[in-house]
Amino acid sequence: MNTQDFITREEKYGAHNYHPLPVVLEKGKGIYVWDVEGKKYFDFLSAYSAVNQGHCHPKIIAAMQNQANQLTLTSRAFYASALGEYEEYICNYFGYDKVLPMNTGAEGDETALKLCRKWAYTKKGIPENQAKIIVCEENFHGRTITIISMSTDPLAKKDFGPYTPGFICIPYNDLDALEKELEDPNVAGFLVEPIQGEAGVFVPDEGYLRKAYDLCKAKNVLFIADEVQTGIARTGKLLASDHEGIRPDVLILGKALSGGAYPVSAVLADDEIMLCIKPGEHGSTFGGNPVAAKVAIAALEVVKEEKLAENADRLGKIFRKELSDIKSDMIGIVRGKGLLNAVVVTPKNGKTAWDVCVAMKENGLIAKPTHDHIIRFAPPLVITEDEQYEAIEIIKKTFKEFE
Ligand code: IF1
Repeated sequence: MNTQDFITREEKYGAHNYHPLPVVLEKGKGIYVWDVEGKKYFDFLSAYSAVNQGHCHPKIIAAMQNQANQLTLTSRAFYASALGEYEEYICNYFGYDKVLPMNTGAEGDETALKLCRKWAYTKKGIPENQAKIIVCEENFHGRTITIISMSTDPLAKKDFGPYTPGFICIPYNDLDALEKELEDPNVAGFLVEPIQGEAGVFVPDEGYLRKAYDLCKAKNVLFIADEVQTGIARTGKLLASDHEGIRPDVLILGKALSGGAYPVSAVLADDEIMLCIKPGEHGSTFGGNPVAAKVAIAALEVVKEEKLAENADRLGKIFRKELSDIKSDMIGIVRGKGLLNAVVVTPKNGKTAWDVCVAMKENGLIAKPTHDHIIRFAPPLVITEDEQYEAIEIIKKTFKEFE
């Protein structure tokens, strides 16, 4: 079977809810992936920042294999020795009293929303069914009905109604709008991405998160950070919230919490909030299973042992400088933090960001366009300076081909 045969089979039997770049991958190691024809690529998507620790990290895979041979799933009907070990580890790691383990990012967000509402009624004293949560335009928090109810993207939303009520949507990076909506005493939470990923790696003004946090505190509103994409060293700090020295009341993690080995997500909060949810009120068959627990501990250890945040910070600065220096009339703004970066592409002679990504693939680097005119660059954080310069050469060469 060649590349086209694999693509044809996926098209035939898989739902058409994605439009992938025409490359069929079958192997990964560190910062590289290989396609079915043996061609090697720099992976500059990292499974949307899930593979921060690099593909098939030996320590994470070993933890997974060991636990898979021992016990994979008990459900939460019983205690499991691996779960408590993980809970203690992750709570100390991020500095929270409690964790609620789930599997996907969307489930993490759903959990945070439910937790916020429960807190609103049982602690803040908001009348039943009146709680509101403020969200931002252009947000991306996942694909469930409630989450798309908060979305402003017609593609994510249209024809999936009716929608879940209870959300107020304000422009991102707009403190005045936040302050105004916070006047409503029925507001229980503010859910925000520290950097908007899907919107095209939109970095808010310096001080925005800090000020937003302070405004929430003043009104007894929970500050809920969706760090599913920005967390776990991606932006050059352990959490993107750390750039502004804030500690979210509710923290949502996913993706790189497993290094991409397994679906693991988590919601962290202190007792005052987390203990609002009582037995039977929320859960998941697979959430916190023994394999997930061991994989997540290993994945978080790797982040510290290999100083991935420091590396992302240092190499991110080089990356943005080098890309800004490329002389191409297709390259607009280069923006990002750490190794979560994006380039705004100006179409030329009918050639778009998609065509640039296809050409980069031919040249040995894979990345994905978002919103037609933006290319996101997010390599695994284990990339070295030399490797990154090699990758930058490929990007430069590709843009030259369009001159
Ligand atoms: C897809 C984007 C990235 C997320 C934040 C929750 C979730 C995500 C901040 C849900 C997921 C994904 C999923 C992926 C595309 C992707 C994405 F382009 F849409 F924005 F990463 F850049 N919060 N992000 O970014 O997590 O339930 O998927 O585990 O294919 O839809 P999930």
